[in-house]
Amino acid sequence: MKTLLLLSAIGFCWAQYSPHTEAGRTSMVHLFEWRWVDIALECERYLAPNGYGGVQVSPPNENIVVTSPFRPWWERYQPISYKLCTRSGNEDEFKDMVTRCNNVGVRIYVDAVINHMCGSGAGSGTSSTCGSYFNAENREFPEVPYSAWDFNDGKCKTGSGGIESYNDAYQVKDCRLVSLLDLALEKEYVRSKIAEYMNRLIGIGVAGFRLDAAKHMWPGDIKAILDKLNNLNTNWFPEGSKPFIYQEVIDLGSEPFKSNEYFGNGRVTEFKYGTKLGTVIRKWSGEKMAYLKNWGEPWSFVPSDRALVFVDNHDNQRGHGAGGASILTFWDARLYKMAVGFMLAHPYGFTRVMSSYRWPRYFEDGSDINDWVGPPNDNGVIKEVTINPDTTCGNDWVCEHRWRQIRNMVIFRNVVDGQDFTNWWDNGSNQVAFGRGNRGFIVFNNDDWSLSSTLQTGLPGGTYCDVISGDKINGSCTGIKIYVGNDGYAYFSISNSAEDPFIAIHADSKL
Ligand code: AAO
Repeated sequence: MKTLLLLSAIGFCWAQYSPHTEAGRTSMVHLFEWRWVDIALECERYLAPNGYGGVQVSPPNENIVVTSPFRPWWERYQPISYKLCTRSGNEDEFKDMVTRCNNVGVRIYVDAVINHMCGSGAGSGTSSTCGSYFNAENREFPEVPYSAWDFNDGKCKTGSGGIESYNDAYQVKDCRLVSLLDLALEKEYVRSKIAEYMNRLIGIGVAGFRLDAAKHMWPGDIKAILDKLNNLNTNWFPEGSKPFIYQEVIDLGSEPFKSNEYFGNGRVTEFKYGTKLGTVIRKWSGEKMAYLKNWGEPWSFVPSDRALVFVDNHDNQRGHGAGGASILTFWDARLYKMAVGFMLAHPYGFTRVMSSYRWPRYFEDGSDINDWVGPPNDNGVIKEVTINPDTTCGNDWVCEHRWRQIRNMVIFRNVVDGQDFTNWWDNGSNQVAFGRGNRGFIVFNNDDWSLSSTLQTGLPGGTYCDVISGDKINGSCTGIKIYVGNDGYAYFSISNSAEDPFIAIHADSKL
């Protein structure tokens, strides 16, 4: 019995479902399109001190250079080779980043684009981030090398060679996603080239992978690749640790295949999470926060220990991918902070915080025609992430992860780690509150009238700093103070016109 327990504990800690974050660090941040040099600095100067567990980085492998439109962000989802050479930096810079981040206990997760190479109409030449030659028409990628028989052109049965219907699993997996040349992952050779790439990254010290377009790969093909992967680098991880795997499977319920087909490989992205949370916080479709009482699996989400969750991602914050108009982003900052706050306070799933850049949004027919615009740049060269005196970012980097409300909720999640979901309260409308054992408590007012209630917090008596309106600094609160009585009750008052209509207190914000 003892050995069984021990084995299952090891299984949990070391397996592909674990993000391998340091103890007490419970979230990752996606530093979308950041340069490796900036990420290394950010790990040291901000992420480690504030309890972030890891970073999802943009694809590090060589991609096509698109000039029309000029250097869109999405060019990085069109691989040309597996050389570590992109606008974010070269191989040395990548290695330096992984080492420095690991050394301060912040993990690096790589966005692995392994389903396909560049678009079929990309022509030929050396317009790639490292200058490697390719010929899309002949399916030649000599730097890998891949050639015509390494692609699914023969296997796909649609007239166009592309996915024409998402209701047919064969098309979704064997045909081209938006014309991207679809790799033949059933081939041993292709599997081994991909595994070689991923093993190189593991050797450098990355802790895991987001598998891009996982829904477009057969679960068995993914498994065959994962079976070839090495264990994590023992400079930083216990012997026998398997890379963390989270698969981009968009399953909003309407298609004939399910994300549970991928559980054997690792976690999956739960896209229903942000779609539903956005709908609730926007109060669309008759939704209200009171309904969040049973948030999680009862909302037809995947099991918590199989879920990677987020309010928005790099696709759906600009109308790509899935989720639609309900998705909340930094553009709707007030509602967004509440949504991210709710996500980080709630025990469901492993949480990913989005960190974006601003782009010149311009709407026609309801859609953003500038959805392609790449990161802040000078003539295509990505701009440095500068830091303002008030700790926000410059050069049009949004740095949501540095917003006080979001950063403090990442810390809240760490402080309440492992505690039960407790002391739920709601007013039947959009005023809700809940606790996490005796370690933390959060109250939201998303109604159009004030909240004024005395609630059971579950916390020991004392004076607590609200970490949304301010911080606890040198033994005093820069924001609102909450007095918890010895019976655990506290009085909360939140105006519906408050800058941030929610309050959060936790064990470490106690005076
Ligand atoms: C670019 C150009 C293309 C060009 C191509 C090749 O935009 O016009 O053909 O180059 O030259 C990114 C960009 C693409 C870009 C691509 C390559 O988003 O615009 O193409 O790089 O540069 C699907 C996939 C999902 C994918 C998502 C964007 O399933 O895997 O589309 N996400 C990842 C990355 C993403 C990247 C790629 C994959 C490719 O995160 O950044 O693309 O590496 C349905 C399906 C979803 C499907 C969506 C969108 O969703 O279920 O699986 O996502 O459609 O096609 C309701 C439904 C919901 C439905 C949704 C939208 O909500 O409930 O199921 O409507 O219809």
